[in-house]
Amino acid sequence: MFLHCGKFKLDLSHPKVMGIVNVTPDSFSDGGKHLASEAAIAYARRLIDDGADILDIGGESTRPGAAPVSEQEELDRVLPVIEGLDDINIPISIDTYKPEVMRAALAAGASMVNDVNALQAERALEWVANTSAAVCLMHKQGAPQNMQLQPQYRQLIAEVSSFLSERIAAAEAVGISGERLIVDPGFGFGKTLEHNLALLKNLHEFALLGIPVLAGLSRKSMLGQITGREVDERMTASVVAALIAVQRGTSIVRVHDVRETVDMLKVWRAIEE
Ligand code: 9MG
Repeated sequence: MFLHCGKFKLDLSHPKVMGIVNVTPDSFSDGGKHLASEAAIAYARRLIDDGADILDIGGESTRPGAAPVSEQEELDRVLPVIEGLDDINIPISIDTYKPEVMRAALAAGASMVNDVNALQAERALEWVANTSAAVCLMHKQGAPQNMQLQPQYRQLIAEVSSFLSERIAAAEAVGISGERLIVDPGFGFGKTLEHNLALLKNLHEFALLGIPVLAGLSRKSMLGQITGREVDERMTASVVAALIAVQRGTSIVRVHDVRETVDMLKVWRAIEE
């Protein structure tokens, strides 16, 4: 299976690693905006050296309880980073749910949209349809400000699948072909630990949608709940979670710890093929 994203055609016959570049003040804040962009660009280049197949650049945190940032602030954070990476030869994904940010980022050189809102914002579908970018459609229940308050499902896997299937149909209806789509059950987005574990255990169910699956488990609170470890001590748990995901047919893992995940995949592939 191939993923078409702009000028890139990603071969998903082996799982791919998407490296996370969060351009938020808590990540790269020290010496003002320009230095923050420089630091984020250097960090992104390090992830490429570590073996990342895709970079996911975001300017607004989607962590539970995170405050939204304005469109202008988000543009100011991500555009200099995307522009500063114009020489790289792996796809850049823009992590945003805002159509204006999608449009500007794609014009600046990104070739994928990672939308935790699954292109539900007004104009998002049409604007992405008018490009050749790939798009990741993610499931969530609620908004980052309230999604962990009381998530409830009657039939978790069926509900998440049916939402993703409806968003695939909406994307295809405006001309975004299946070769440009990825789906994601959205670990931690309006899900309890029990929900997250059930999703992980049943990840192979989402492959039945016929679209590559992306899983983002890296350093998430579910791993903290299981291990009792703080966020910056969850690397081992994250790599193991990524392994479980690829064993269940996931094509792309979204991770902070690129080097370690790439090593894990090398070991996994050595016995799988
Ligand atoms: C932006 N972001 C944070 N967590 C994520 C996840 O699990 N999947 C995707 N697609 N994006 C995420």
